[in-house]
Amino acid sequence: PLLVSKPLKGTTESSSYANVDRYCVDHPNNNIPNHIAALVGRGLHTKEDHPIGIIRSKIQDYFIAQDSEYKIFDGEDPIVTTTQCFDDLRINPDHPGRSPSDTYYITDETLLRTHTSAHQSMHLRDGYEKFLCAGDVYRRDEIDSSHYPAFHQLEGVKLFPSADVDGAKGLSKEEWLASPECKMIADDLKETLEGLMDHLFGPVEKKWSDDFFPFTEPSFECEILYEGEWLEVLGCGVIHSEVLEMADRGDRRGWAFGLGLERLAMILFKIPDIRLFWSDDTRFSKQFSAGKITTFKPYSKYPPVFKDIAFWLPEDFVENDFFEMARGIAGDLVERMELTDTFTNPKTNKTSKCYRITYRSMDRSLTDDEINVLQNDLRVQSETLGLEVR
Ligand code: FA5
Ligand code: MG
Repeated sequence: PLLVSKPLKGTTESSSYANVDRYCVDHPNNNIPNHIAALVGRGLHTKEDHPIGIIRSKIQDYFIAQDSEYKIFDGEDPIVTTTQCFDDLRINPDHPGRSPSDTYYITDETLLRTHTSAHQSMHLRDGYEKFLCAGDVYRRDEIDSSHYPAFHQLEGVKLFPSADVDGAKGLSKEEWLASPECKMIADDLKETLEGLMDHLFGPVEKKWSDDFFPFTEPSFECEILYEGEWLEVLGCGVIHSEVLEMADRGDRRGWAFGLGLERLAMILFKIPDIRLFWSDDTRFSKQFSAGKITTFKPYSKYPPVFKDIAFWLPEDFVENDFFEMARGIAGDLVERMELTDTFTNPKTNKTSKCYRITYRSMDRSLTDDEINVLQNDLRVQSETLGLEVR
């Protein structure tokens, strides 16, 4: 049993819960809490003066300038089916990314998309050969300054003319992967994305590595050097022939990529915390205007409040359930949750974990009293996950 949504108290930073009825339907496997439902439909990527919208426009400008035939989709429903999000992309039922510890399910067959790749097959089937598609995506995940349960991706797909790849017809899988046609597509993909990075950042250090996705082969990821650290900004590859066959485009070949818009925006605008994108604070929103890349000036950082919680684990402990419970109680006041200690009692063989929670508001000072109330709620609610608080 996952989280049962209920009206929240203590969530001071969040806006309305207008979407609750649509996303928190009464289904035994629904695991969408109110604080996630409240984010769906905000449409940050369509706001021309929001950093996510500004970067989305800049990326689209680059592609349209290269080839005016790219079709643009920005308004697809973030509720998709397991077929769209997984099966059409060769992501098998036992893939960990499909499990309810990682994914927000509405019913057993419908979910909040975990990536914009969920729309690839549909557009391919409808006959589109070059398209871009941006939107909000949702994942149950860890909590820190570069991970948030909702973020944005921009997907790009391009099929090549049959004539360019006809020479590779009838090859075995191994022969195809070694063919000049496959290399031509992979080279075009990398060149296109390097051009995009230069368009966005000017000269920036980039690094390609091999990656794995069930829907592309070969697959790559690209990292960018930001303040001395390599930050993964995209995944991509040559579309798997079975994905094209399932979409009735088995006669064609092409590439696809998915960019993380927050990661790019954090670098471009120097935005230090991923929670800021969802802030209604005018000290944030007033700093951005359509079409302009500007450096974010942080307003004063309020002091953090640290609280530790330690508990004995049940056998089926799911860390993301615990993280989510904290977000449900304290909303965006939770800045970070960090495992600080693990201990196994050799006699009982029971394991205990200690987490340090950093609470910090982005717009005011917190009092120890108010955080004690939240921390106490967390201790009490933890018991419902079978955790034995120490
Ligand atoms: C994907 O989601 C693939 N669908 C990308 C893809 C598309 C591959 C088409 C091949 C063809 P991945 O899970 O790596 O891949 O996510 C892509 C990008 O989203 C990452 O590089 C990162 O920039 C961003 N991202 C992933 N998780 C988070 C998160 N929790 N918070 C913010 N950004 C994230
Ligand atoms: Mg990745």
